[in-house]
Amino acid sequence: MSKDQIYSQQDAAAGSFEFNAAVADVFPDMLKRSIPGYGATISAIGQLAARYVRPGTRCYDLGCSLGAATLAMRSNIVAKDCEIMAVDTSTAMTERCSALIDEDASLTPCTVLAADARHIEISNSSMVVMNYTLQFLPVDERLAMIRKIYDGMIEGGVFVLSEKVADDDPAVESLLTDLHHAFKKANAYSDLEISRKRTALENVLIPETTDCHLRRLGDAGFSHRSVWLKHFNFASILAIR
Ligand code: GEK
Repeated sequence: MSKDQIYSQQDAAAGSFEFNAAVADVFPDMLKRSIPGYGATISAIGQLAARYVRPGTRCYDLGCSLGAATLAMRSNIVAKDCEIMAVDTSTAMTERCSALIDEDASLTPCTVLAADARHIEISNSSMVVMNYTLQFLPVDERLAMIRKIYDGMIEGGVFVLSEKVADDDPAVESLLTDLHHAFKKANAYSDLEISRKRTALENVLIPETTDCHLRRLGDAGFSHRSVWLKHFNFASILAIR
């Protein structure tokens, strides 16, 4: 796994972060060292796939990057005649994702699409995953995205939404941000790398509170929704149609 040294070598302009080839090449290392709870979300996605994916339905991984959640679903689905759609806007990601899926021996057919999750068709789905991806959509387009997911799901289907989150309480927000930075330092990112990455993500990654996400899921129609994982300012929510 190549080490993420992107911001040790280059300065960052505000809002300049992109999912390009340089990011795709170091991506597994970047996520492991940057997102507390990332590994736990991937294994829970596998467990949920075993329980919730129904025969003859589709699973969607929206913002699949290199396909970690796709591969977790694929190796755990027990239902027959299913199909996985792995979707990402970044061709640097989808090219590498396709190669990794070709190397994977699991049998469920999988299509990797270079497309915007907002514009694809979602239908007949028993499981949808947005693992740290909704945060990159403009805030005013998030309800339409969640409604589209809800409309494309069958009754009893599961939706996993993981996000970087903000806290309403400024003191707690500041503490959780500090703890996250300490997590990154413990994972061998320097203060300079942490601060450059933060600048690069300004207005690119826009966190909202967990309450805001839960309310939106309810507004879209999901009858059951709850935070199942929270580690500092990162949360994973599951919702059931
Ligand atoms: C994982 N889920 O390893 N449509 C599709 N993809 C998008 C869109 C969009 N509108 N906007 C951004 N992306 C993965 C990790 S990373 C999270 C997801 C992170 C894609 C973007 O190109 C990138 O690959 C991914 O969403 C977000 O479980 O880097 O913090």
